Amino acid sequence: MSENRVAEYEQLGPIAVITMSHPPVNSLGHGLRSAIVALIDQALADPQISAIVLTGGEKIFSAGADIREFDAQKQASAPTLHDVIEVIEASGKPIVAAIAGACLGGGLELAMGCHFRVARSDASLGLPEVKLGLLPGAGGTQRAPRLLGIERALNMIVSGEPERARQFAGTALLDEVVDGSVLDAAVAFACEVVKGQLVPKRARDIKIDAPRAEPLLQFARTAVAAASRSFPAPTQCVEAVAHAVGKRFDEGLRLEREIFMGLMATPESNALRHIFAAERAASKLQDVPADTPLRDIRRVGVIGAGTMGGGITMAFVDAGVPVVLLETRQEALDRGIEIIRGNYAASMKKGKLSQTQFDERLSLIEPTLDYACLADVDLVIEAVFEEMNVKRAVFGRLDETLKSGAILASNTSALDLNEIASFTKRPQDVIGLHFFSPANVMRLLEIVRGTETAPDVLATCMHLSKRIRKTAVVAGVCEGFIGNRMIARYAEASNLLMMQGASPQQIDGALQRFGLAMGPFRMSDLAGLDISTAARKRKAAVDPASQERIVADVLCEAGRLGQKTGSGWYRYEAGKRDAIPDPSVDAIIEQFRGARGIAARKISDQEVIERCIYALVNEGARILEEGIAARASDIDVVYLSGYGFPRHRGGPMLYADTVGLANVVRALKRFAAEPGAQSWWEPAPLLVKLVEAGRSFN
Ligand code: T1G
Repeated sequence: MSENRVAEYEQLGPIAVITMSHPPVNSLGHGLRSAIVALIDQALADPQISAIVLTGGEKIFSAGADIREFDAQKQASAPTLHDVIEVIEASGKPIVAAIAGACLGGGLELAMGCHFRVARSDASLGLPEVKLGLLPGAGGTQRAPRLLGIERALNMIVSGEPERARQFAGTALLDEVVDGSVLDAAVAFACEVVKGQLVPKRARDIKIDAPRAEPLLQFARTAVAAASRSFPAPTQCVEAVAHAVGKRFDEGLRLEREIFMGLMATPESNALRHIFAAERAASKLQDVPADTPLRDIRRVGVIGAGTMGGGITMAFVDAGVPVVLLETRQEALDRGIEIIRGNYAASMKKGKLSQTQFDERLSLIEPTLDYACLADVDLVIEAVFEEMNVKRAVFGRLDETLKSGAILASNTSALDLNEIASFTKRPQDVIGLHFFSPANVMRLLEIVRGTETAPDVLATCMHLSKRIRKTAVVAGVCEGFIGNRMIARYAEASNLLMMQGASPQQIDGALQRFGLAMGPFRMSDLAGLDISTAARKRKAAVDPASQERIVADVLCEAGRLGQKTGSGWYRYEAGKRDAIPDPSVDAIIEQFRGARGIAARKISDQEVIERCIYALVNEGARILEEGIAARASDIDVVYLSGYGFPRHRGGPMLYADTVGLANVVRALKRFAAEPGAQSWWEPAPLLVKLVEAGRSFN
């Protein structure tokens, strides 16, 4: 077997086996593309070889084009993926793809260029380019309709969702679906081809017979346009498939390439590719070796069966991790269990959970009032009342009870984790695991690293986050960590705008048109005005200077706590969630302004966006320069997966890069120069430094 860096060559009788071996996912970078062409040429030149098997081995075929090459334009350097596929199609010796594991994007396009395809039944086949704001740019939109028919190809390309190979059995996409070694099966298949039993065929030669093509495409255009307002790629995918129906193959290929290059240049694709890299970068722990031994987490304890404790419990049992759920009072424990049971029953009713899964999940929960039941758990997550004395009591008890080596985590959303760690004799085992409500649904998990948190504790929790399907970001210790610290600044900015003349509905509307899932006042009504008011009062008790009466206090005192009381910033009809602007709130705001001598001014939607989003960005820059976040892209991940920031903008920090940091700084300086402006409008030193250096966050 001859080997070179990223692919191997082996001769098995009349069959040449070319194995891609470019870990971790056989991404089709320039090196691997060149190696495939070189080894195909070697097989073609060898008279002993009658057929070729192209494979990635028994674990993965290929995850497609190398996403990291896109910005370096290396994906366009010869041999391009198109070139490789042309070499395969033009081969005088039949080429059989042997597919196991992930066969995605350009990987599947490569396989579709082969004359035959053999796949293991559990292999994952898909064209996920649309999730990167692109479309299959190496013939996928032209070959898939020929191998699968238009409807199935459209679904695969527009959804970007992979399917198991067994779903394609009997289609022209797969010639054979096997359960054992796909390599053995493919070599045997190739031998059959050599014996002349099977005639090699090219996907490009298949005629598309689609009498219902036009109505189907028209339906797809309408449905996709309605579902993807912020992203151009899905509708372009439909157009590219339409070219497959109406045009010669090479013309369709040319048009596909044109559309692909156009999409590559869109800010939306740039944002989605940024998110792909950012989510993976966030899991990389700075100054913690990748091979740090992990602690074994087999059983978890959760303290507190309230909203957060119940959600956290569900997140773990959903991943098959047993949980000991502790409360101090039986009725609170019973209520917590009942809520969990109700949530699972609702999922079962929707068909998302089977009775067996329902029973399994509940059997993984051990309710208790006794700390002794926590003696052998490997990790405890405290989710009790956000009051330091309560944390002190709980962590004191945990310190006495838990076995050596157990991890003690707090779900606190703002309190000082280092102080919490000081309540124990094992601060090195203490960490913050800040879940977002509802904890069984929200993907974001802020892992708060205390000054003394041991590296292996951090590495264990990062690894665990993947097991419970969370997107984790490491935060240092400060009030509000990353997300809540920034959202506090954003809320202040929105409150100032409201005081200066913009109505809550104008501010919410502008930010929702910007792409946020919900504006700040609508969000406040959803969360409950009493929650944020109580947090402000707790802070004022410690820091009187931060005590300033705001309109929300007036609304709270009037019993307008938000959606749950039928009114807050908005009015709500009984049983409905529609936020209805309420003239009585406008009157309260007007009165509040009048009492402070504030004359309302006209404020543009653009100013609303700039003040609210730049306030976020400026606080993010401070978080970055203080080392609370390791990367700007980590901050983007927090906002995208925890705060509904629009994915087509890539996160607040990427948005600032897109706007241009110099423009952000110029606007902040303008805001800071206004009479009586808050000091936090001053541009963060890091922002100024980046502008002076002509650099960006990402
Ligand atoms: N290019 C470069 N690196 C990639 C990659 C790719 N396509 N896919 C994954 N990686 C890296 C990833 O960054 C991480 O690196 C490591 O592999 C493990 O990934 C012309 C233009 C395959 C299902 O969109 O869906 O083909 O952080 O953590 O959870 O039409 O990776 O360790 O340094 O995700 O086991 C289309 C994207 C490309 C597939 C594995 N293909 N990848 O999931 O591991 S565009 C995709 C995935 C294209 C053509 C077009 C997943 C996975 P690091 P991971 P995983």
